[in-house]
Amino acid sequence: MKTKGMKTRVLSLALAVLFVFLAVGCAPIVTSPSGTGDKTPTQTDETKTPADETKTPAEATPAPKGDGREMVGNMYKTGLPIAKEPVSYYFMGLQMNNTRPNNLDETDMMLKIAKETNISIDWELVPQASWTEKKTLTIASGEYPDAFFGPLSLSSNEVQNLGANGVLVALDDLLAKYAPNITAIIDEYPIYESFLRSMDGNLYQLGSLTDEGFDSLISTIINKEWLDKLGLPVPTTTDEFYNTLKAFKNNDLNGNGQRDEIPLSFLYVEGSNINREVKRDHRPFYYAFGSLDTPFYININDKDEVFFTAMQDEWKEATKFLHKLYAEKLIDQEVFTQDRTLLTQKLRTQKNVGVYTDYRKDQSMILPEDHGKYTFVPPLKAPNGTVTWARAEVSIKEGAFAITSACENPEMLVRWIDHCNQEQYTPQMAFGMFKPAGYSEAEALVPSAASPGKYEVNTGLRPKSVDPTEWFMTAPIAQGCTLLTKKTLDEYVAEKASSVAKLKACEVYRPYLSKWPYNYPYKFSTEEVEELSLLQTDIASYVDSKAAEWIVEGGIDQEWDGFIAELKRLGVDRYLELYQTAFARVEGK
Ligand SMILES: [Ca+2]
Repeated sequence: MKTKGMKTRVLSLALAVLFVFLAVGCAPIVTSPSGTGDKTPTQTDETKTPADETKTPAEATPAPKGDGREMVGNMYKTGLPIAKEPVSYYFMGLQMNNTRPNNLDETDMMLKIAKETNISIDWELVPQASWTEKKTLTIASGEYPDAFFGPLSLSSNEVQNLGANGVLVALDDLLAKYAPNITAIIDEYPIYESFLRSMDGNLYQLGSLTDEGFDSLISTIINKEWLDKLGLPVPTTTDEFYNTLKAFKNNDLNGNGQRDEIPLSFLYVEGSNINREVKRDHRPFYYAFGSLDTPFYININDKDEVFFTAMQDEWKEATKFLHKLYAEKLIDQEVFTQDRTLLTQKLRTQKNVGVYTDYRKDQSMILPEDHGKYTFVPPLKAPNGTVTWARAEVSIKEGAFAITSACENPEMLVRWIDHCNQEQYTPQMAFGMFKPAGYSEAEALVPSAASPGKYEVNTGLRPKSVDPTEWFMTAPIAQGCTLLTKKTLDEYVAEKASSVAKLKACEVYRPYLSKWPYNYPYKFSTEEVEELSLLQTDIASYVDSKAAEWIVEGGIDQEWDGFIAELKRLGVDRYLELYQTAFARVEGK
């Protein structure tokens, strides 16, 4: 039965990847934008340079003086307001949270910014379900918005295509001239730039960045109460781990009179984005054999070599170990099919799980009353002596802000987005506007009683009568193009309980982290992305299902040579080469 469920998961994974490929592979039909006056369409001009793109008609003509500050057209080069005469721009983007009202222009923070800048924004935010279609039609029509706005509104590859076709405006010169706040943050986070910059050398987009100091994204969590009942310590090696699971299996540790204990549970495949976060899967048991496995089976070792995980001896040994556990029913027999809801139910209702994986222990799948009953398992020492854990990179969401050729004065929007990203504004944009103590009309940051001088999110003050989906936000929160650094966060925001819980998990693994993050921002060309998508779909699906088969039925030794041969047939050498090239490109090697 596992095979059927497994195939369904793998198929949906494959379809998700394929969908991305199709969306990306659909080349934009570029036509001259209408309604943009005498602006020269730049789409077909192959010889333009980034500098040409930033030279707008306004800059060519000396502007009239306003209040004494230097001006470019209707724009003051510094200070507030940004526009002398009020102006309005049309933004379009993916609505990040479908449950919140589409009312950014009514949030207190955006009203304040509109008043300060003399720039008002007309937002069209489109829910996830219809965003891709809306975006494709918009791009095909040539009737671009002035800017795309909101994390993941555009993929990096779309940015690359649209930038190369002249639909998006190159931002480097504009940022250097008009965005001191953003420029300073970009300088602080080199990875931000290497992730977002296009292959042609231009930066056509901004992403949102949140650095909460999380440097790993998964942890192994064990029932300490069960260990204490058995008089066992937290396991430190793979052998001890195996023996602990055996002891969990053979005792009625939840005391319900039934042998229903599940020694180890996890989610074999979680989510559809195989390139990003690992939170609740079985990877820690690969780390326990020295294999820094990933959902796309690529990682970088400490010698700076990009490698394919599922061809290593360590990977093979880990798979064998998981088979031993599965065969002895030490692993939840539903790991291939269950979702987070089912695992949460086991942890909260049946309370029959001994070990599980999650990105944090408290404020997560277990009940608050059980926080103290569980503890972390530090990285297990591998049979060969290795102790390692996969490092993770800060959260950067691409495609959060990109100005199009339809925009009359891109410098105006660059000053506007920089204003939104001044130090005191970034925590407010990300979590809610600063409000006085006791404020409970909408999501906001209120003074923290526990950390005087700092603010905390007032979610706890929401009146019981108000549904969370109807509780308005004071700021864009997840919808913004906000670059929030750890330094700013620490200065203004009292640590959220959820972040404290996450940081506790990170602390356990920090001494053992790999040199490179498993979610390294590899940079591919448009052609490479298309080739990679096809290879990745085949290769990741094949390894996912073979590994599942070996965990359940065993037989990896007998089938290993055939497996390697099939990987070669599927193009694993080329797949690896694409990642190696993309890594060398970012590292400038
Ligand atoms: Ca029991």
